[in-house]
Amino acid sequence: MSAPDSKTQRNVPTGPTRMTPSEAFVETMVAQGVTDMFGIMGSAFMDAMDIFAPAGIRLIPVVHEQGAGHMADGYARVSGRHGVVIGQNGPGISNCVTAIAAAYWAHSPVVMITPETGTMGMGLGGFQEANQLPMFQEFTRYQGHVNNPKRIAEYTARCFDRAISEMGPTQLNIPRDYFYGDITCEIPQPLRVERGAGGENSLNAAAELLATAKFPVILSGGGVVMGDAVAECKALAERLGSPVVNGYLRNDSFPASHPLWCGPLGYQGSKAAMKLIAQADVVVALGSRMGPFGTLAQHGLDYWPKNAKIIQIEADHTNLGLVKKISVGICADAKAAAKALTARLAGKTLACDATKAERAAKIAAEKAAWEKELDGWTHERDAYSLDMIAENAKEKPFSGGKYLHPRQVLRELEKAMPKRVMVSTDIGNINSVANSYLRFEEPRSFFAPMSFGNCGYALPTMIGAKLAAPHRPAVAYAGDGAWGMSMSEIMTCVRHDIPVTAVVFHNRQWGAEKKNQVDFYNRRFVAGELDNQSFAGIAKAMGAEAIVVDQLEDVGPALNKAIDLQMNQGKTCVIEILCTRELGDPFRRDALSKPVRYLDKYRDYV
Ligand SMILES: Cc1ncc(C[n+]2csc(CCOP(=O)(O)OP(=O)(O)O)c2C)c(N)n1
Ligand SMILES: [Mg+2]
Repeated sequence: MSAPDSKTQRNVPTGPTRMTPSEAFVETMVAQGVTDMFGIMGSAFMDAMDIFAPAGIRLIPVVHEQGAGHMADGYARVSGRHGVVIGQNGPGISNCVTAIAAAYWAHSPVVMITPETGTMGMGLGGFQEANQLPMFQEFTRYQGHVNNPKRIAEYTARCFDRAISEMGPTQLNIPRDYFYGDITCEIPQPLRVERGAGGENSLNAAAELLATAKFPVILSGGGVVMGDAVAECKALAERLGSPVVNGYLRNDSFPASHPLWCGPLGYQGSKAAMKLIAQADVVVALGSRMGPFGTLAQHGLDYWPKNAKIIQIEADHTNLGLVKKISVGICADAKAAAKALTARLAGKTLACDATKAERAAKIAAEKAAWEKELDGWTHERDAYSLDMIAENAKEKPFSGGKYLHPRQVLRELEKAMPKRVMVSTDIGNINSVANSYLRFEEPRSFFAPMSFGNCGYALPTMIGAKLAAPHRPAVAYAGDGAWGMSMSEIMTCVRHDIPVTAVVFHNRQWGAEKKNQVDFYNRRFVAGELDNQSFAGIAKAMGAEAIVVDQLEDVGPALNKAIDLQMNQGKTCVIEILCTRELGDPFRRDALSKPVRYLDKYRDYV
């Protein structure tokens, strides 16, 4: 992971200058601070690619462009800088759609550079021709199409500026013939828009509401992570003595060691968080859109406080009041708004002041109860899981050891996590159960595919994160199904010295979806089995280290060893953990129903 070498020149020409469009494009990226890009080379942008290295830009070649998109997402999420992706027109670009969709829902400033069929061929059905703007229309905040080579710097700069100001992916579409030519242009300086604390009236209204709240609760969301607002969130929470719950998959939005931290809401979240927010009369949604999936009933608890007044603070005004009815909406930067609110409460007596000690005791008790429950919750107890546990206990896995209970494995991993760790999780049953066991002390530490929910996310995202933060330990979790989609990027780690640690939960099934067949389809399993691979063997063949774990006491030491390999020897290691087929609660109990069949031939399929 070398820095740009000293021969590179990062000085950008000032004033109108004669150059080629390729040079204008590259110089604009230099002006925007780009040092790394992800993608697979192609003739479409070779003229520009030829000068990436002397400009101080490293193009990391990946195995599949979806991986490049996720890497850019991880890179952006950990650094706050742009993640940049590029690929060959047509298939290289269409391969990125899923990853850009995930980045969209994570609000990552990813710039997707899409060289396109040349203008003189477009519409004739030539080689690798595709209309590339509609593909990303749903998942980008801005799409810039270079309609004249003379405007390439202008559009490039706008795409980079908007990815930051709009907090999401943008697309820069460049007809491939527009890299060539002779233009005179000026390289624009980056434009960064400062978001303030919000309108005076809405801040005053929020402070007044908070002053009357008896049981305020803060929901700390992605805006706190991205807006570097943890300290300000903490100050507001401490002033109020309020519990702080993390938004769904935003476990890094408040330090887990803080007495007011209660854990995440949403799928497989913290019962303590749910039970406490259920009592709220005022909720401060700080940097959260309160997305519908993230606030669904869980663990049989319909916890959302329907009568609570909500103060929502959102950098994107279109999210204000979108999902939940709000009393006060503040369009603001989370950090500035939290600071302004705390300042407004200074010196005031609040309705909740009198009960601060009582509420602190309640928070501590709920947290202790949840920890105790987690400690005792060593395996799933539904009928299917008990059957699987009994069956798996009679088998011997290929390693000769035994199949482990996922919850116990997750607890052991939690205990062994190194300081400053970054963790990415995939979509799957075990990865979701992990939500209860992933706690962080600092923001920009936890990466998940958020509402897009695509399998195959965790490994490539962590590779990008590791490139942006090489000094931090990097751990990706994936189920065996999701791993199959993404594991070839281990070759990227090995080829380009980007060491990460991957934990593969090998339960021999597409478990999360099978769970629906257990709950709704009378255990009629279709296409759910994943038997017989050795992921450790595959990892070794790709040049990585690998450890198979089939005893509970080996989980922590295996993680320690892999982290040591990563941090001290620069080696990627895959930990394959053999798990029982038991399954935790399903993702979408809300969205499925028992089958109804009218045709006689299907009458047994109910
Ligand atoms: C790209 C994609 N394809 C399919 C799905 C549907 N899906 C959600 S979870 C899941 C099963 C994941 O299996 P695995 O990775 O083995 O984890 P497990 O549930 O077994 O822990 C599938 C197929 C998805 N979310 N994303
Ligand atoms: Mg699985």
